[in-house]
Amino acid sequence: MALLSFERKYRVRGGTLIGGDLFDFWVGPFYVGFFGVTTLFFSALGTALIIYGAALGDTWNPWLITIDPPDVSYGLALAPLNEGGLWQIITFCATGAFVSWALREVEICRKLGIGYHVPVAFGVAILAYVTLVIIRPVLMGAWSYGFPYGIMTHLDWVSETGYQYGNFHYNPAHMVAITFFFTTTFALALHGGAILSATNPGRGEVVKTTEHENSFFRDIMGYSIGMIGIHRLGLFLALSAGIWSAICIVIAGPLYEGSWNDWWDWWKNIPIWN
Ligand code: 07D
Ligand code: 07D
Repeated sequence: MALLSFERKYRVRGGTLIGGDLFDFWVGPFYVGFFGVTTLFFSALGTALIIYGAALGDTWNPWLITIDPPDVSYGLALAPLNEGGLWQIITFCATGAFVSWALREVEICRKLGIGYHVPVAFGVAILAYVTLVIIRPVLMGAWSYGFPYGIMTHLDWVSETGYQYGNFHYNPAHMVAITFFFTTTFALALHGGAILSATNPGRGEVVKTTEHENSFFRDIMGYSIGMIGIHRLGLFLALSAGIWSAICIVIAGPLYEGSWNDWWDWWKNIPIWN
């Protein structure tokens, strides 16, 4: 059965969050939906404003183009377009586009009768972004604390913000986030390897299944997490990485202003050492 006619069986009306059957149709392989339209609106407007901002700047080099947030003197007020106002509208459009995309995922999950795991996962990425450009700037009292929209300049921001608090490596939540990122890569390498070893054998050999993967891990370390378990673990590790990232940046400034290197002095000051 051709892919499209097979999919047609699952393309059911309904399950929308808003507007009933408004935009409840497909264009070729794409579900449209109310939130497909809002995604398109926000991303088209945001991209057009980035191009407009680039035209106001002094370079067309894609690596150097940058749309900067307003100066700290504007606080949480709206700034003129060419002094950070563009950054503010682009932030609004980006957040609108990301949230619309997540809600479009929710509608598709509802149609298919599957869980909301994918939109929840994307929601964590959105949370990290919103923490960087909305939650932390609001807690700090100025939009200037958001990161600039430029390929190289957003790296400058990470570096400057990192060294503003001593050395960011000493931020304990940054440590936890990094450990989760590393563990996620480790787990994905093991999982990708295990699946390929069983399902992609050499030419002429029989394709093996889950039982072989389970036996491999039981033989090597006495335990196999199993088919559902490995995906639960993967999702947990990856989402924890994003959540601890959001935590590590939201505490730097709003909760703790000093150097992260000095933060560890509490350890040296524990009475037991005296
Ligand atoms: C592989 C999925 C595909 C996505 C891709 C990104 C754009 C931006 C920009 C026209 C894994 C598409 C890129 C649409 C075009 C303009 C102005 C995801 C995959 C291929 N960063 N960052 C990159 C973003 C932040 C940091 C690359 C976005 C924070 C460091 C790319 C955001 C901090 C390094 C990029 C964001 C930070 C990068 C590759 C939003 C902490 C690198 C990204 C919306 C999180 C690396 C030159 C990638 C690099 C890199 C995009 C936020 C740190 C340009 C969209 C402020 C240290 N970032 N980033 O593969 O080479 O992601 O930079 O929050 O070293 Mg970044
Ligand atoms: C924010 C991206 C969201 C993306 C969205 C989707 C599109 C569409 C379209 C492709 C969060 C966008 C989609 C645009 C694309 C198409 C068609 C993801 C986001 C919504 N650090 N550090 C982190 C490490 C140092 C510093 C996080 C390592 C230094 C600061 C992670 C090292 C100093 C901040 C991390 C290291 C420093 C961070 C990033 C090593 C600099 C943050 C991951 C080995 C001198 C940031 C929430 C993340 C953060 C962050 C890792 C070093 C500073 C844990 C491994 C010592 C200021 N660092 N770091 O958050 O927590 O992803 O952000 O040295 O703000 Mg760090």
